[in-house]
Amino acid sequence: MTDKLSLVVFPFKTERPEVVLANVETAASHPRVGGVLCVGYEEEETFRALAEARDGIAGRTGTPVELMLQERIGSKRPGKGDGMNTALRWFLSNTDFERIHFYDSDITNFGPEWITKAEEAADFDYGVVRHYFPRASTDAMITWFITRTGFALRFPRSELPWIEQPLGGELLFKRHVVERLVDDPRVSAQSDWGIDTLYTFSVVQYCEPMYETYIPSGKAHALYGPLTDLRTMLIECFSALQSLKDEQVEMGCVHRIEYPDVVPQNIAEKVGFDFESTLELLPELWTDRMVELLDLFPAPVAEGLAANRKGYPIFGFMDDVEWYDSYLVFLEHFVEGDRDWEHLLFKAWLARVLNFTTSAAVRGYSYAGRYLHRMVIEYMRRSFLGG
Ligand code: GDX
Ligand code: MN
Repeated sequence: MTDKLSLVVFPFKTERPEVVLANVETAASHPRVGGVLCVGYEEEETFRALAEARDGIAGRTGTPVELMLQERIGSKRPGKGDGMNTALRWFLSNTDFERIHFYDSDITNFGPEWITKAEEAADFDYGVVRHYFPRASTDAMITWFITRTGFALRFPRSELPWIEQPLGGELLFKRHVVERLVDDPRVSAQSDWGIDTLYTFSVVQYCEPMYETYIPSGKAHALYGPLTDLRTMLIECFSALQSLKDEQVEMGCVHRIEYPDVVPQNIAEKVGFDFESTLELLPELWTDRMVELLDLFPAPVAEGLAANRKGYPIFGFMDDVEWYDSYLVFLEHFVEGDRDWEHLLFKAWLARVLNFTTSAAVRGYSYAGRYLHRMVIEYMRRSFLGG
């Protein structure tokens, strides 16, 4: 294999500049990397820090470091999707590299092995390499209850529900895959947090051979407080999935998953979100129309959610079975941009997360992991058998 095959991209919004600069330097120092591209949302502090530091990094490493603002490409909220799609286009028009890597810019434990592992997998015939990580049992709540659930319900015969971290922002595409993504109008439109869902879905639908590489140290990055921080992401990730619900995906494309390692103690013991401030979100902000919309849901869900209006949080009803039924109602009826629907989706998901946390996550890290994997398989079975 020749060296200098790859471009590494960091999409960024506002992050700690020293973290981003260190990551850029790590990537630029890697022997396989021939260029680094940073795509910013706007000209703010992080952008200015990069503008100042990039020549120094390029001088020390011998690798060009490009910096640009994202273009307006899609039709959803201008967000990370525009940033990543801007990078795909730049890669095709301005480089001859065979491979493009993406990494979140806020990772605090990024190292050269992240690039090496993806490169080594790509040296085989995989067109797509995705990184996956050990995660705290109450982390990844959008991944499990929105994305993996939705993939299991809609595409039970495909590889989609088997992908460990379908929303991960760390991945590698070969050039022919980028060409297809850039030509795919569904992908170009997805300018918001839904981009990860669209990339994951599309490459599986194209039947590109895919490898998931394991990073044993986990991904340390900027943290959330209460789950409100995730509200926009939740809505956009669900809407992206909903937009795909009538697509078809075949069975039987190549998909390999590297065997995981022992989970580091700091991850196994980590609490994923602030429990108390999250509890407060269930009783607040109920409108009469939200209660009317509950008529579409099965009785235990409608009654359980509505009981939150009494002023204290109720979530014991939202087990895996009720969530399956609720999810189907949301897939059918949810309207993005409709505030009542968005509040209702957020509350139903909160109830599911709190139910899981207090019934499964409390039993320990390994129990929680087994529970979630089993849940997805049960969903696939039920959906496949027509339940
Ligand atoms: N250019 C650009 N434009 N970059 C952005 C934007 C944007 O509008 N919004 C966020 N970013 C950058 C951000 O600076 C970071 O480097 C990366 O994108 C991920 O954002 P972060 O806020 O750290 O996301 P978080 O909460 O860690 O999200 C994870 O899940 C997302 C998802 O579930 O959709 C992470 O794995 C993301 O890659 C993934 O998109
Ligand atoms: Mn992050």
